[in-house]
Amino acid sequence: MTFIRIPKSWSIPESKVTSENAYWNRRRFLKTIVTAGVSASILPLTGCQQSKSAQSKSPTELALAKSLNLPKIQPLETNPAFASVNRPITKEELAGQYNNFYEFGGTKSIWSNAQRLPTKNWQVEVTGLVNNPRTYDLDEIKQKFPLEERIYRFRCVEAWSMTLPWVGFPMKALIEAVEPKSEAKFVRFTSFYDPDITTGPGFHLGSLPWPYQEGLRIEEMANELAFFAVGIYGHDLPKQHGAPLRMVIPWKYGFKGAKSIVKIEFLDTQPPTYWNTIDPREYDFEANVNPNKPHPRWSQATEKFISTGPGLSWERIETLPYNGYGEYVANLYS
Ligand SMILES: Nc1nc2c(c(=O)[nH]1)N[C@H]1C(S)=C(S)[C@@H](COP(=O)(O)O)O[C@H]1N2
Ligand SMILES: [Mo]
Repeated sequence: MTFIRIPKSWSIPESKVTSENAYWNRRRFLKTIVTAGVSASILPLTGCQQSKSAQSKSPTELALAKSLNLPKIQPLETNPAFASVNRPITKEELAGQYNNFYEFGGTKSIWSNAQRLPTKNWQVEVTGLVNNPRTYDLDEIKQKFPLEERIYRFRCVEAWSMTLPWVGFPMKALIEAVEPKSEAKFVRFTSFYDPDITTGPGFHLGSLPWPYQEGLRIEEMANELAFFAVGIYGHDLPKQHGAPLRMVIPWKYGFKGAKSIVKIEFLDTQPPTYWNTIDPREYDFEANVNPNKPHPRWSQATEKFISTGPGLSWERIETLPYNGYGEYVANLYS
């Protein structure tokens, strides 16, 4: 495994706990001043703006709405086994403006930068230790694998969470299509990366281990929960969520779910992965959600649940072992 020495200021980009807290506090402060006399329901979702009528949207709000206004996926049925999680579904505008996608910047507000991601004529190469290696066009993937909706809990290692309605197909279906050989023990997933398109000083090769890559044991990938999403909220995936195809592994911390996948490789050894390469002590390969195992710098016992607003407000709730999916996955780790 390669160890890349990161300059101090970049050594903890996943966990800028201080700046994140400052951000939340600022939001709460805004809420306090705006709600004095104005209905909280028209609190601006983005930026520092004056209060205004619900009809007149700012350019920022219009741009955000445009980034989310994508073709509907139809017909679409919710898988009854994953139709609810006893938590409200996070409001789409909140999920769409609070993201981690370091290729487009080191803050949560990358949604507008991410609109630069080129998603036309997308292809996904599936290769390595399989009988049927293949490069798929995205349209082919959407036709070949029956799409369904699943409501999943989503838990970031930074201790915030959402409930998200994904659209996609179980990873198991791809495994069946490509037929891994018996030597295949691990799978590596690679995200889109182009230093001319992705952003900013400090985010280039040499300072961070691009491209973003993640990995699973093949048994984890074959678990019925492991999912490839091509959509969310009933429509195509917005760029900020990792269009046009991303991983969703709901019992693991969010960083295991690599976005904008271009390559999937079946391997006989465990591949190096992005956060684990940056700091193996803080981000282990397995990364199962576990309230009893604190991160070296903070507790994982509770999480800030972001759901309905107004604005980016949140409530503190308990974190569940395996993010509440123990009945499906605990047997993988016994
Ligand atoms: N390629 C890529 N994938 C990524 C990341 C990233 O920076 N780059 N961030 C991860 C982290 S830390 C989280 S919490 C989720 C966030 O997904 P969301 O923005 O759709 O909620 O994406 C994961 N996948
Ligand atoms: Mo995360």
